[in-house]
Amino acid sequence: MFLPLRLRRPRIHRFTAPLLGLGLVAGAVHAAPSLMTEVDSQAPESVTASSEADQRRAGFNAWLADFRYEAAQQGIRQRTLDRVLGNVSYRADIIEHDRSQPEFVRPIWEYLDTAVSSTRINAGREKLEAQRDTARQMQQRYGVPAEVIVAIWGIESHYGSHFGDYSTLNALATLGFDGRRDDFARKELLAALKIIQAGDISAAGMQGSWAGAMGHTQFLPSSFLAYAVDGDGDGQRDIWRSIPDVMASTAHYLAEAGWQAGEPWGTEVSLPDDFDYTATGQNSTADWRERGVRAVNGKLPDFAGAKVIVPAGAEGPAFLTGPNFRSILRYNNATSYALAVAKLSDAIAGREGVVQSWPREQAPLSRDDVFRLQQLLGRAGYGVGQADGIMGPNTRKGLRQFQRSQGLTPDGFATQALLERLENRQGDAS
Ligand SMILES: [Ca+2]
Repeated sequence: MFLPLRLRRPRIHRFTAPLLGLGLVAGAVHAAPSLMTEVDSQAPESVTASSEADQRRAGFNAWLADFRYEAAQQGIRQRTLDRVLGNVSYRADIIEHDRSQPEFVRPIWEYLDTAVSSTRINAGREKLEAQRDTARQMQQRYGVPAEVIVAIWGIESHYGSHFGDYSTLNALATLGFDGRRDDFARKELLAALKIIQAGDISAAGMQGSWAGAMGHTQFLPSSFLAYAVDGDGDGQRDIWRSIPDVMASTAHYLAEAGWQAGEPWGTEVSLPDDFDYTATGQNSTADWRERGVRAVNGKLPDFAGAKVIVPAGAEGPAFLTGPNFRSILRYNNATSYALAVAKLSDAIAGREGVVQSWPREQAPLSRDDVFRLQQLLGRAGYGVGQADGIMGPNTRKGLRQFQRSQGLTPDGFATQALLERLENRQGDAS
C-alpha cells in the first residue's frame, strides 16, 4: 500500500531532483573530506563553509517537502503541516551526538553509582512525599507501586529536571534527513505530528532529548501515542507539565508491559559453588531453590517464571528476577537500566541496597576490545555472528562456551583476562 503512494509523487520529485543534483546535497554531509579539500584549494574558507551550509539547507528542505507529502497521505492536515513544519530546522549538534559513541562500555557498578546515588534516593523520597496522593492513586489504578513509578521518573529525567531542551520536531527531522536510522526518525516524526494535531501539546512545548525522547517520561512519540494517559482529567496528555499525567503514563506503560500487581521485581540471591551458569532461561522459584539459590535476606519471592542474572559475572552479585523486572526491561532493554530502577525503588521505599560487592577491580573493555573478543571467539569456533563491538546475548553465549572449554566458570562476563587468554590461544594456533 505504501509503494503505490510513493510512485504517485511526480510533483515532489520534479521539485527535489534539481536540488539533490546540485551537489548531492543529502550525501554531502556524510561524504567526502576529499571533496572539501578540493574545494578548499580554490575558494576562501568562509565561502566554502557558507555554500556547504546552503547546500545542506536545500537538502534538508527537500527532505522536509518529501516528508510533508507522506505526512499528508497519512492524515496530517494541511493546516498542521503549515504551522509545524514551517518552523522546523536542521541542528548540526544533533548529528554530532548521533555519530559519537563512547569508547568504553561503562561497567554496571559505575552506572548504578550514578543512577542510584544518595542524591537521587533522597530526591526520590522527597518527590514521593510531595506527590504521595497522586502516586498512590496511580498505584491503585495500575497496580504499579508508587516507589517504582517515582524511580522511573528519577532515572529517566531526574524527576523532570533534566528531560532535555531540544525541540523534538527539530531532533527527529534532523535525524530523519541525516541520521543513522532515517526510517525510525521519519516514523517518530509522523507520530509527533499526530500528537500535536490531537492537541496534547504545542509544537513549541514538545521538548526532550536530542534523540527524540520527550518530557519527564522520555517517551518516543510512538510510545506516547500507545501509552500516554491523561492522569489529571483535563483532556490533554501532558508529560511535560502535569505530574499526574507523567505518573499515570509511566504506570500505564508498565501495566501494559505485563506488570503483576503485588509482586516484587525480584531479589538479590546467593548461588552455590556448583551453580550452572549456563542455565539462563526461566524457571519457577521452586526449581531455583532446588538448585541451591537462596535469598541474601529474607525468603525467595514466589515466581512461576524467573531468571537468575549475574550482570558482572560469578564474582559479582546475583539476582532472581521475575515478570516485573521484564516489564521494566520493556521500558528500556538494558539489564543495568532495569536493575537501577529496581534498586532505586527499593531505596526510596527504605529497603536495602545491593549487599554483595561488585568486582570493581576489573578494568572495563573498550568497544575495540569487545570487537576483538568477538573476532577471536569466531575464529576459535564459538561463532557470535557479525562482530559489532557490543556485548549482546550471542557474544555472551559464545564466551560461555569458550570459558567452559577452558575449565573456567562459564558466566559470560567479558574481562581483559579472558581477552588475553583468547589472544594467546590465537598465538599458539598460528
Ligand atoms: Ca492531563
